[in-house]
Amino acid sequence: MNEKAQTEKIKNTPLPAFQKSLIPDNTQSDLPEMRKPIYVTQPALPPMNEFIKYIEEIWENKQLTNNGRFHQQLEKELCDYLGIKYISLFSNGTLALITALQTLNIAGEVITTPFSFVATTHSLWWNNIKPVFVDIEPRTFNLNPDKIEAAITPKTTAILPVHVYGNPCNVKRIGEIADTYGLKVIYDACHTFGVKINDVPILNFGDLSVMSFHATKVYSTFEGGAIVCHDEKTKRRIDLLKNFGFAGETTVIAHGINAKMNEFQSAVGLLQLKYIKELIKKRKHISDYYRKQLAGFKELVPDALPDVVSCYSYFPIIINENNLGITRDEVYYALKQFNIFTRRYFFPLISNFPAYASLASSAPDNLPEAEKISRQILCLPIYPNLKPGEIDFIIECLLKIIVKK
Ligand code: T4K
Repeated sequence: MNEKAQTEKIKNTPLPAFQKSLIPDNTQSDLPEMRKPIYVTQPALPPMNEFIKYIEEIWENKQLTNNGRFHQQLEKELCDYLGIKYISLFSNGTLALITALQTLNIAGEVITTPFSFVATTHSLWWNNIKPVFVDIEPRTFNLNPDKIEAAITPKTTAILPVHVYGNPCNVKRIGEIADTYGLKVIYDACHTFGVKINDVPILNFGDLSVMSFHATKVYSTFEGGAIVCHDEKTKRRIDLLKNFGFAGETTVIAHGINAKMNEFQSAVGLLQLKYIKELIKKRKHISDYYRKQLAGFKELVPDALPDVVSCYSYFPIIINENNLGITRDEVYYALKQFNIFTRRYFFPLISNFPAYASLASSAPDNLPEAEKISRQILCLPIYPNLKPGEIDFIIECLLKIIVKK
């Protein structure tokens, strides 16, 4: 059934009336609030009165962009917080991805995942690089290392995996493959902030990691991003590339672009950093609560990964029609009727977008796990200011939809 027909079918299916009695007592007073839309995410903004002080300073000293005071301070504070040596701030994650590929002179073919936000693959296209899609692992939703070697050709120069939902990729295996074949590794770390594996920051793996500080992310500078690297020389090259390729006032030595983070964004970032630990703690609390309440449903909530310090950026669930007797899209549309706007990150797969569907590696037969997961995945709302009553409401609605009564 196509999406339009499916929408119609669901629209015409009466939903069971929402039973007030199922809501725990302490949330009864929140009920009118619950009719307000609940989105998959909502930015957690720092107190405005604190931000005004930063704005006043910007107005006072007139340095608006181009490596200003706040920009420099934020790079330093992020390095300290994230446990990394070098970071270069960007105006957004997409330009950071494009520049990361330029930094290492990546060309030819790059192995990547179809299960991501489209910007991951677009960054290759903008560099005239051919994306080669490889299937994902069922547990982490990340590039499957077992499938990488078969996709390597003489034209392959790099691997571009994504730590999807902040789940660390199998960095050990990917690193070994890259070493064996002489490939570079650039991690799309746009869903991670402070994520660690075995106590090691995930950003320390690979040649480069790229972050996004978009409004929808755990840590946000409204729009923003960064490249993380491991030595000063590479940091200098990245800084040069994001500033038109200028080396000094009158010399351009590379084909750079304008991808700088401005002082306003940097100031938001400095302020956000003051609150980030508390914000991630609140996300953890919500994630734990969802897990507890949904524990009775087989395979609904993917297992938490061992040895990982998470940032709880998304809360994905798997709607397996064979287990639950209902499709993911039926659940998605039914929740919408309760004003709950979940997201199907990532559906369709990048390989199924018309812009990429004609590539040989986009064939669904080549990507069976990704094809399956993209039809089953649903990301529930998770953000620090999600109220307890709202979380209960989401759980109640979800259970009402998936439990045949
Ligand atoms: N790589 C990966 C793996 C990524 O996930 C992304 C971005 C990138 C690279 C590129 O990084 P950036 O260039 O974006 O820095 C959103 C974001 O726009 C996108 O940044 C993000 N990934 C992607 C996963 O999600 P949409 O189309 O779902 O966004 P939107 O506008 O529908 O927002 C979702 C919900 O968030 C809204 O329903 C309401 C809420 N929201 C959103 C915004 C923008 C707010 O409450 N306030 C806001 O300002 O793509």
